[in-house]
Amino acid sequence: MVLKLYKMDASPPSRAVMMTIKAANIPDVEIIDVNMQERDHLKDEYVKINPQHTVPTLQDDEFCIWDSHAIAVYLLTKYSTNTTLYPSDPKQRAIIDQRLHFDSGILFPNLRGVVEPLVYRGEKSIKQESLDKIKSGYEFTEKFLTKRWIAGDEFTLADICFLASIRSSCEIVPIDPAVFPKLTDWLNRCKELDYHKSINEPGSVLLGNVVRSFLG
Ligand SMILES: N[C@@H](CCC(=O)N[C@@H](CS)C(=O)NCC(=O)O)C(=O)O
Repeated sequence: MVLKLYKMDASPPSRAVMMTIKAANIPDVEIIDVNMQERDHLKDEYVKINPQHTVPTLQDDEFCIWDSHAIAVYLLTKYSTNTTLYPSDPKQRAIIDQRLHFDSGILFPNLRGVVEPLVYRGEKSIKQESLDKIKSGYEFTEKFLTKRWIAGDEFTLADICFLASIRSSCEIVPIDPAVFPKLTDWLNRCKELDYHKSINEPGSVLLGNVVRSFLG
């Protein structure tokens, strides 16, 4: 087996997959940086493996898959013996899947909605509406946190994906502990993780710096 992960450090979904690889102890993944400033993701050889030209993308010999959530589930079900990150119980799995779709459909697009107008469309400020959407993602997450972790009593893949999106969003909309006490506690617990410290924290700061460099 030859596993190759195409990623970019500033990209929250890329970091979610990199953290999954660490959390699940998946060995021997060749990591390849995609330089979007150099438009690597639009080059023929990349579009051939991922016509949607997003990062991350995983290549497993001839098989290619993209979208961080699909990649993480594939890696966990095919290569990991750690069953707590994505358990097989249908109800537990359904809750995790709901959270993953929430990340895919709400948390990450809200963040992308701030970054894209600045980086790709020359805007110099962030619209209030975009900031409000990020805050609304925090409000829902605060409600999801009825237990210790995002999908219940156990730390799962849902925590990893939310961690990548929410820590990155904090660079733009900081979390007020008085308004979001459960979210604050959850984030502080996650900040203790080694792979958060080595992968997610620096990548989030990098993304924040990119955003700030485009503000007028
Ligand atoms: N839902 C996707 C989102 C991936 C995504 O939009 N990645 C951004 C970088 S953070 C990207 O590749 N943008 C370049 C493009 O869409 O051409 C995932 O979870 O992987």
